[in-house]
Amino acid sequence: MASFVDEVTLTLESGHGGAGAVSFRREKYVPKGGPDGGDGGDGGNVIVRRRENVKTLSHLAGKSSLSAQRGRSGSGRNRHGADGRDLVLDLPPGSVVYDADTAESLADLAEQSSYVLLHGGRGGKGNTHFATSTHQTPRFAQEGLPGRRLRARIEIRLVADVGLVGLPNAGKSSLLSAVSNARPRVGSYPFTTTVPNLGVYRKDRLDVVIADIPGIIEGAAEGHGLGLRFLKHISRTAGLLYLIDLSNPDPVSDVHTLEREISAYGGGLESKPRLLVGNKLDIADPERVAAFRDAFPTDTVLTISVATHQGLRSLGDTLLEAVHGTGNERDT
Ligand SMILES: Nc1nc2c(ncn2[C@@H]2O[C@H](COP(=O)(O)OP(=O)(O)OP(=O)(O)O)[C@@H](O)[C@H]2O)c(=O)[nH]1
Ligand SMILES: [Mg+2]
Repeated sequence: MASFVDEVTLTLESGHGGAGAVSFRREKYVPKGGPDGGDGGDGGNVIVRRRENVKTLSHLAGKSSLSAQRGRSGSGRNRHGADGRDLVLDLPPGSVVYDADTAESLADLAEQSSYVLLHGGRGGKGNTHFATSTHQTPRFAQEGLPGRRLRARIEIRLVADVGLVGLPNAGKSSLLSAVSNARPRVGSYPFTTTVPNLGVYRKDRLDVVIADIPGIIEGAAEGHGLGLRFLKHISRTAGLLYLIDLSNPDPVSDVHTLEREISAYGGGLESKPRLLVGNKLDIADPERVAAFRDAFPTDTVLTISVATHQGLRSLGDTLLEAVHGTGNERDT
C-alpha cells in the first residue's frame, strides 16, 4: 500500500544566471569589429502551483533537493543565452510552504493558485552594453547572479468546512459518497480509508466541503491505528461531524472514545462545534438508538442510514445551516 505523504522537507534552489559574453564582431574586411557579446539567460524560478488532481506529496518524497535550471551563457553575434527552465512543483490544494529554518509561512495554496517561491538569478550583460565612445572594445562582461536557496517544508492541509470523525467502519466514506460528488473507497473492514478524501455537498448553489479521514481508534493519541496525524487536515474546518455506528454494542461510549482522542490531540479541535450523527439506523436496535439520542441533551443529534438514505436530507440542511447560516427555507 502506498503510504500517504502529507509532509516533506527539501532544499529548493533557483537557477544561476548565465554569464554575459565577451565577443567582437569578426567580418572579412573589418579587422577589428565592435563588441557583440550577448547577455546570459536568467536562471529558472522555483514555482509552486495548485493542482486539483494532485492528492499527495508522494512525488516529492525521498528527494533531498531540487533545482531550477541555470541560464545559458550569452555568445557572440549578440546571441542571448537561453533562460533556465523553471522548477514547477505541482501541489495539492491546501498545501502550505514554510521556510523550514524559520517556520515562516511563504505560500498558502488555499489562498492563491501559484507562487514564485524563488526567483532565478539574473543573467549577466554581454560586453555590447559596456562600449562607450572612449572605450570601444570592452573586454569584460557581467557574470550571472547566483540563484537563491531555501530549505522548504511543504505540508498539506485539506480545506474543508466539515470534518468527518468516527471509529473505523462507522460509514464515513459511505456518507461522503452518498451526499457528495466524491467516490471514496468503502469497505466492510476497518481502515478502508488510508488517505483523506474531500467531497462537496451542494444545494441551492451553496457548497459544503466535507473531509473524510481515516478512522480513529482508542489509543490513537499514543499512535495506535493510523494515529492522529490526519486530524491536522481538519484543523481548518468550521466544525466536526462525529459519525457513530448505532449497530455497535455501545454507541454512547464510542462518542466518549472519540472525544478523548480528539482532546488528546488538541490543536483547537476539541472546542470546534460538533454534530453527533448516528448511522446504520436500518440495522440498529431501536432501544440503543433512543439511548443514544438521550445521552447528549446539549448536542444536536441526528440519526441516519446511509444505506436507505433515511435522514440524509435533514443532515444536509443541518450542514448548510451550520456552515452558511441558512438551511432549508421552508414556510412555517
Ligand atoms: N447497514 C448499513 N451499513 C452501512 C451503512 N453505512 C455504511 N455501511 C457499511 O459499513 C461499512 C463501512 O463503511 P465505510 O464507509 O467504509 O466506513 P468508514 O467509516 O469510512 O471506515 P474507515 O475508512 O475504515 O474508517 C461498509 O460495509 C458500508 O457498506 C448504513 O447506513 N447501514
Ligand atoms: Mg472510510
